[in-house]
Amino acid sequence: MTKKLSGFTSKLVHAGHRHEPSGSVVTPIYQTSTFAFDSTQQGALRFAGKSEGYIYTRIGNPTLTALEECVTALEEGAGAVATSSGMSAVTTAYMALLNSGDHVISTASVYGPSRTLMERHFSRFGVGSTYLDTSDLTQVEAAFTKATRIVYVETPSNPMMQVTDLAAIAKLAHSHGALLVVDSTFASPYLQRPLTLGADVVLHSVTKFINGHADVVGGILVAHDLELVRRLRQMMVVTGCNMDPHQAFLVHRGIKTLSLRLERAQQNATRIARWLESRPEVAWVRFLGLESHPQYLLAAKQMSGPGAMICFELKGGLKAGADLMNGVKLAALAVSLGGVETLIQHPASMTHSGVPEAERLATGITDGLVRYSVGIEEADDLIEDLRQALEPQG
Ligand code: LCS
Repeated sequence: MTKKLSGFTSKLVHAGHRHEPSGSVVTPIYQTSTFAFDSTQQGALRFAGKSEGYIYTRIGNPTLTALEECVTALEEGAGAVATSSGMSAVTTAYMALLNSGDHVISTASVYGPSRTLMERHFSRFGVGSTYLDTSDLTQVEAAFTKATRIVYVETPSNPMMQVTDLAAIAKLAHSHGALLVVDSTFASPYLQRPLTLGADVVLHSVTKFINGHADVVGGILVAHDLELVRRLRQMMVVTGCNMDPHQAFLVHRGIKTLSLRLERAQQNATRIARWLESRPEVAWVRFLGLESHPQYLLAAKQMSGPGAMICFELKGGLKAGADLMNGVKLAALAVSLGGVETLIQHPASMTHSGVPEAERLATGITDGLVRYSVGIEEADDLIEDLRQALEPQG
């Protein structure tokens, strides 16, 4: 029985689950490395791609298929490939879509390792790259070379919440014969669906909002046509960066509440961002729901909500930021984001420490920058936690 699913939250709860002979309402964990064939003939047909069915868990597994079908439905794509981590999704995209001699244009303020992987490692295999402000289409237009094969955009970007106009950059990339790949981790499919705006591939670190419970590391890629899905899957299979069935089960469980979690977290974030903006200790706040964000209008057009990530800097710079991070008691001092629990971290010495200082400062990641991932706790408790850390004597 195929369920008719039009609403996003109905898809979250039901998409991907197939009828199980036992009546199980969730897809079980198929904890197996391999699948027996009825005959040599059947095995040969499966290997030749001429018959449906599973072969080996690195290639595919029903628990993974359920999650992949769910995220395909959410992103409105042709198919998805789950991977062992967000970084393996990034690696799979680069490996599947680039050859030696090709060139990439990418958002300067991407998640640090996505840039390090390209500039330090893909460069060893002859891939060139230009990192720039992808929200400035004039800069993007000027950076195309005959060799440009992909435009790789992270929007909103980590941690500066810089927004790139996806519909416009998709047109630009296609007019130069390049594909648009979007890391949409900070938005999740609840707030933004890049494939519907013209992107060719969207990827996520499912470690973040999609799983949402800080208990799994994983990634996923979704493509807008079947040929791209096939290329991505082939690369995932030969590089062996498959997701494990137990990981997939947990992510498929976590995703069911994505819209509920994010609604609550972004309500909290909106209150907290406004409160931070009103504090005398705070130099500036970056949050997509504040009119002071330079791309407030673009975010409102392209996304259905501001998300739950806040960046800010205290007037006291690095020392004041460190005191705050050491002083909070409810928020955990930890990297990662997008979970039900609130996390605080210091990008310059943590997530973006691998990016050379000059590049880091050029993208706005100053030494005093604090990143705050808002969870689903009571907003009053989170505000009180920040207040007591800002006013240690108070
Ligand atoms: N893309 C983005 C936008 C990310 O924020 C991360 C991880 C990744 C890709 C990689 O995903 P992973 O392999 O960790 O699943 N971001 C992290 C962060 O900001 N703090 O810790 C990890």
